[in-house]
Amino acid sequence: MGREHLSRGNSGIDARRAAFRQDVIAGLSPPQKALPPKHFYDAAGSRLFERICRLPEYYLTRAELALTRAHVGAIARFAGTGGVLMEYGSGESLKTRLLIRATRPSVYMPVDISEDALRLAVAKLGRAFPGLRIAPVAGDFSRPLDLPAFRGRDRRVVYFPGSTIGNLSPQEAQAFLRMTRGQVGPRGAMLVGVDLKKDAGLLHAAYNDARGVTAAFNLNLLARINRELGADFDLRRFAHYAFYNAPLGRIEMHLVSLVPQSVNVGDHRFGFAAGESIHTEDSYKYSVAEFQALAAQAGWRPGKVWTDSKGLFALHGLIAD
Ligand code: SAH
Ligand code: AVI
Repeated sequence: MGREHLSRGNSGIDARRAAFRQDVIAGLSPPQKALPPKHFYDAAGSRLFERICRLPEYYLTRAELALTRAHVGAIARFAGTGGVLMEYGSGESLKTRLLIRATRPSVYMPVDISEDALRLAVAKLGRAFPGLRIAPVAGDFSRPLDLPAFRGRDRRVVYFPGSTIGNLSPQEAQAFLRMTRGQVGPRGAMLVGVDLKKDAGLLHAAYNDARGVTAAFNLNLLARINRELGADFDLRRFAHYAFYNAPLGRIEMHLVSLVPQSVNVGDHRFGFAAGESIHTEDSYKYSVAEFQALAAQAGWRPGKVWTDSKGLFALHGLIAD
């Protein structure tokens, strides 16, 4: 019982730093510069994301919390009690508390790339649920992960809330869902939180908040590159830019160079024209039918769908059989 040692799912700190450097060099080299959004989440990035979740414009967290509270009994019946609960991109593990309380898992396995956020969340969770066995894994779920093996025939349920699946391309999301389908086995299930398609004005506000927290979150990626890779980005010379790309059904976030400039990342030098951007994140929005089709293509049977009273957000219950 209790908290287990945090295990590393992919690699140690040096290998992680090398992989980060490689992603940054590769991402800044092509004509459309782009960086993977998973690198937002160092300790500062995770803290900024937690502030985003509490912003009045960022409806996603509140809507998902509300729908989980409203339907927790039905969600627990769907997930079953006493099983292995795995969560990807667990962050603060906030909504998870409702699920843990209702399903009493035999073990909770949170997986997150942000080791500091994971440690903090696990410590808090351990205090809130003293009897709960927690087996945290710090690692990148977009690469092969080494997960602790659990003996026994407990049902496995994967929880992937927050619409983090929207930060993957539809092809990546499908590959991810296929991976989780393999992990849970024939009796398993999955709960996926997915942001719904909606009025572009609401979406725009959620990613362009008045306090500028989303802008700070986006710009922190450059600050992180400076801190960890010895780069010299001048954050005052880049601006946050987010818009809804309706044909592709996604919010795009970019960092736009305000002037012509060049930036050094270690031995590499990158030129920016004025107005040129680094594409830093996509956040796909799916109708219920679109997401069910994606899940079915990955080998899951769509079971239940719960939405909040305003129809902003959906929690999909998927069945492996
Ligand atoms: N589940 C929480 C947090 C969502 S934010 C919620 O619903 O509020 C996205 C989380 O996924 C962050 O904690 C981030 O560190 C983590 N994350 C993003 N990309 C990841 C990756 N490739 N591997 C593991 N964790 C990742
Ligand atoms: C974690 N993820 C689902 C967030 C989103 O809404 O795409 C990240 C985020 N980006 C800007 N604001 C929040």
